[in-house]
Amino acid sequence: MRVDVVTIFPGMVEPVLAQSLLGKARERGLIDVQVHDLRRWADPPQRQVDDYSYGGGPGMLMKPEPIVRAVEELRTADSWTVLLSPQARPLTQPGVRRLAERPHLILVCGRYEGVDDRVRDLVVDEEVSIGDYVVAGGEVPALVLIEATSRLIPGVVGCDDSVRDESHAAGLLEYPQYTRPEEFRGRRVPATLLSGDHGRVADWRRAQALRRTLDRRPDLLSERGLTDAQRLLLAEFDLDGPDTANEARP
Ligand code: JDQ
Repeated sequence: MRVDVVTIFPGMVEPVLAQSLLGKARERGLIDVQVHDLRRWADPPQRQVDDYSYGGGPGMLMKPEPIVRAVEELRTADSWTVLLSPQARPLTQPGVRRLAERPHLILVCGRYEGVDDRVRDLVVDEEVSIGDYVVAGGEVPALVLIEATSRLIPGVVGCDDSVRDESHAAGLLEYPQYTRPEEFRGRRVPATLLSGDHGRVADWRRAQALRRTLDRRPDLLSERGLTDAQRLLLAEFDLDGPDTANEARP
């Protein structure tokens, strides 16, 4: 997978890409990410990338020429150009999977109040938001997109199973997880997880995932409500009431 990032702040993006999972994936040649300073395509001597908004209003906009030139130079027949923006449907895991299938992404990061709208018509294939809130520019959203897509590429995440497991439980929140010690500040790891009974552990986890989803993200569940089997599973682990873990303790 190849990714080209176009930004006026390459220094904000580059060091993050050199760390952790992404840094290693780049070293191992699993992904090829290059960060480009948009000013390279801006007219000298000023190399201005912003300008006032026609019609008035506060703040500046990104001028169209540098961005359009950058994309036209970087793109090939198999490129997919993405504009990071708050004006799109928020990215979901299926959206991430679709983007991860592209052999070449060009990520355009705006700043100020956004980009001249002609950039969208001329060179953008898809606009992507990372959520319904506004950050100061496209750089952090681009990093989110790179991290989310690259971890789906075979070999990028150390143990491939953790990625597969997420799609298994698709549509549900994750069950609670614990590591050593067995008791911490008076709180014990749930006995089922120490039992060695793998079938029972799997049932407990499914029940916990279901309970969590009901409490925190009921919007993820079917409007038809729980199936009989799901109701039975919750009852089996005494989870057929709301989660009280975050309520004040007596
Ligand atoms: C840019 C801004 C006022 C945009 C400039 C470029 N999900 C998501 N949130 N915010 C963004 C994406 C995002 C992406 C690119 C951006 C925000 N801004 C700031 C300020 C109006 C619109």
